[in-house]
Amino acid sequence: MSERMNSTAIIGMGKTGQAAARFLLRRGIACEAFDEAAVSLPDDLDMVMHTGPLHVDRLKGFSRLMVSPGVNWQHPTLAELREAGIPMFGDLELFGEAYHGDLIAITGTNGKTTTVSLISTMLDTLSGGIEAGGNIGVPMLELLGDDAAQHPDPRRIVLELSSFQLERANPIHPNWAALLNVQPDHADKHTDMQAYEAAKLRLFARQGEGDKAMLPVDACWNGLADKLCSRGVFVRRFGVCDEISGLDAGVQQQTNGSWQVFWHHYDEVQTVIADELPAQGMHQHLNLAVAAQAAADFGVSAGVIRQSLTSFRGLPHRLQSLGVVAGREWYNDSKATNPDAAAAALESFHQVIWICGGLRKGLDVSVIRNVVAGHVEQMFVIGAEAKPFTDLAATAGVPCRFAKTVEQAVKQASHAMSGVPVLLSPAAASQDQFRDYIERGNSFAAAVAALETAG
Ligand code: UMA
Repeated sequence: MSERMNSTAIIGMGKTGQAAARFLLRRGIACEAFDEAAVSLPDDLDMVMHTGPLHVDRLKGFSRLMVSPGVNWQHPTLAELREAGIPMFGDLELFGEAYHGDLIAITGTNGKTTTVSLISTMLDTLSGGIEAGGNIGVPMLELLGDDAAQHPDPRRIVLELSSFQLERANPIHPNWAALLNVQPDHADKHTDMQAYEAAKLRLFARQGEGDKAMLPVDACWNGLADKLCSRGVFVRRFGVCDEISGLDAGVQQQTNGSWQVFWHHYDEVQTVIADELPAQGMHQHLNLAVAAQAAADFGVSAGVIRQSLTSFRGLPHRLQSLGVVAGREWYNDSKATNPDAAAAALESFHQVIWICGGLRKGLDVSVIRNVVAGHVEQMFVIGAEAKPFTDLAATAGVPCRFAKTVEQAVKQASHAMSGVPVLLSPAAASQDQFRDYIERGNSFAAAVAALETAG
């Protein structure tokens, strides 16, 4: 046991745990691996692996714990060890200590991956390029070099940060940080909405003179904006508006009713007509505007930004058009794993047939009743927690059927009388029926494609 006094226990050996192990071992720091599932380590990781339930007695001999974001921070064993004074943290803590280049960091409930992907594409055109990681799928510690001259750290990094990554690390210091939105999500993992929001706001805790922060224009963020300004942070605001003045970036409705995405290049306003953008939906356009502003602030030319926006087709599983099949349009928005994300997608249509359902993560789906009443012609519910969704249909006055699986929902939707588009935007997590939202979206796309063959 005494040998472990200088050793780190890595809790959760998914992507993040494995990257943390490589990071620590490369630096000569002793560590052992823990996972409650019967996972095995890849061949390159030569270390002790413990599987099965986490035990306080086994873990309290370690000098510190690195807890992966996929492991609940409120896990009873971790709570007990914290109480006993055992230091614990996540991969962002190690990243913050090790990385000293330019750092852009994006958080928010919805839209993070789209924003980070675009920022990465645009800043990659600069000398020195950029690397992207974090919640986007590439563990952030994998981006770092190994202190040797042959493998230096990247000059710039853009991180997508979840509340789970932010809550378990001392605040990092991004030069450019954006909060896209805070909407109800992960109610099963955070004590309450305040704790969820507080985790997200840790993003700005160490910003000061010379840094830039991007916040939504909503009045609820004015207090934070004032606080950051008083510390010398240059605060930008974004949102939807009729008049550009006062906003740095966003989506503006012109007097002729059309919309344009805008951002600032120094003092000059730059615009792109929304209809010229392949990625559709107001929520996506706001993400584009934030990404454009980040790129402009790092010196990417207005021409490159415009070209990137007008060629960006959006990411798979995010309001992704599958084209016209069996006489109607189909859209895959499987990434919408909470009610607000689904509401944003529904609002992009005049009327739509909506496929929804899955694991609610403790969230209240009735909050989007008005959007459902206004935009949904018919609902097909899938997944393990159907009742809240069928109740939602009843209160919104929308005809609804329980279809159980994505395949059945697609078949039934294809027989609907009207020709309106069909949207899979579940408002729920996928793990009741699928490995993740990607597998769910792929199943939907396959079921849609099968209609063509069947027809
Ligand atoms: N485990 C336990 N005990 C537990 C829970 C989990 O031992 O109580 C183990 C599991 O068996 C598993 C490991 O811990 O082996 C966790 O592995 P994982 O691959 O699920 O998770 P991480 O490596 O921790 O992956 C994380 C992010 N996953 C989550 O936050 C849930 C990934 O975000 C991220 O891309 C990856 O690190 C790289 O940074 C995904 C995600 O779903 C996309 N994020 C959530 C979201 O976007 O809503 C926040």
